[in-house]
Amino acid sequence: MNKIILVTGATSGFGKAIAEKFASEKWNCIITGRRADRLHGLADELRDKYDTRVLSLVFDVQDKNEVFQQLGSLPDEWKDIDILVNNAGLALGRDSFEHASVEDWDTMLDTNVKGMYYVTKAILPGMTARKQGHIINIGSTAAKEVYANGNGYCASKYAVDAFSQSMRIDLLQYNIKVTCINPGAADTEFALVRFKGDPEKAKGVYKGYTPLYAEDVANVIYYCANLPPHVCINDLILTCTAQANNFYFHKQDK
Ligand code: NDP
Ligand code: 8X3
Repeated sequence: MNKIILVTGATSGFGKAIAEKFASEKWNCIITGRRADRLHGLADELRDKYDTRVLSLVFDVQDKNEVFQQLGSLPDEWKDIDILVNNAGLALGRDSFEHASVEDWDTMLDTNVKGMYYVTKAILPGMTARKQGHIINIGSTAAKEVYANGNGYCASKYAVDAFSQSMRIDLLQYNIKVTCINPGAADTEFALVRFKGDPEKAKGVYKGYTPLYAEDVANVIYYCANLPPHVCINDLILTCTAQANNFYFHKQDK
């Protein structure tokens, strides 16, 4: 029987590329996001292209009741989730602490942290009962080094890192793998969302170097997901070759 992966935030960027990669390898995919048209469109596309099964669920990961209601009432054939990828997330703003918006901080923490643990708690009972599963959380280089004006976003990703470490310890007894993937700068809709739709500011983030692309991250996740049962990549940082860490980039005029 084909394995099942659940990917949150599959309407663009990493989530979409992860769904495409796993669907192309004949995995059955549960994909989620808030933008219904995009999500159902992707589901149709993956079914047509790869002849695999896809279930699309529209919900906001910040909405605790909705998360538990939708993931708690999966059809029987979708209940045995092999891999959960907690990917839905965002940055909002890049302002100094005294100017940063409290509402933006609330949204980042509600999405990146609470959304991650709501979804995990909703699907975990199936994994613990079967003593099998793999939880892959999308962190960031922002979880490894705090940078100026990164305040709320860095804090949210440090929390993802801490939750990942904690899950890894507590879920050992259930044979559940926990992997935290920490990408550096990647060209998705991330910067456009962070700069609230300002295309010039968003483009500026990727100027002068070749960043990661969503497919690069999806390929790394596919690798982590297909190791033998006794092998787990616990924590992984990946950046483009032109990025050493959050502070050092090799940029050229392009
Ligand atoms: P995108 O903006 O391209 O994709 C973000 C995805 O998250 C979308 O599918 C969006 O769907 C979903 N999402 C956002 N908020 C919610 C919500 N409240 N409920 C449900 N879904 C939500 O960005 P990326 O693909 O780059 O980002 C994916 C993850 O990777 C994020 O966690 C981000 O922090 C992280 N990351 C990104 C890096 C980068 O440089 N791009 C680097 C390191 C980490 P919709 O709007 O339809 O709900
Ligand atoms: C996204 C990478 O550098 O904007 O997580 O924090 S960065």
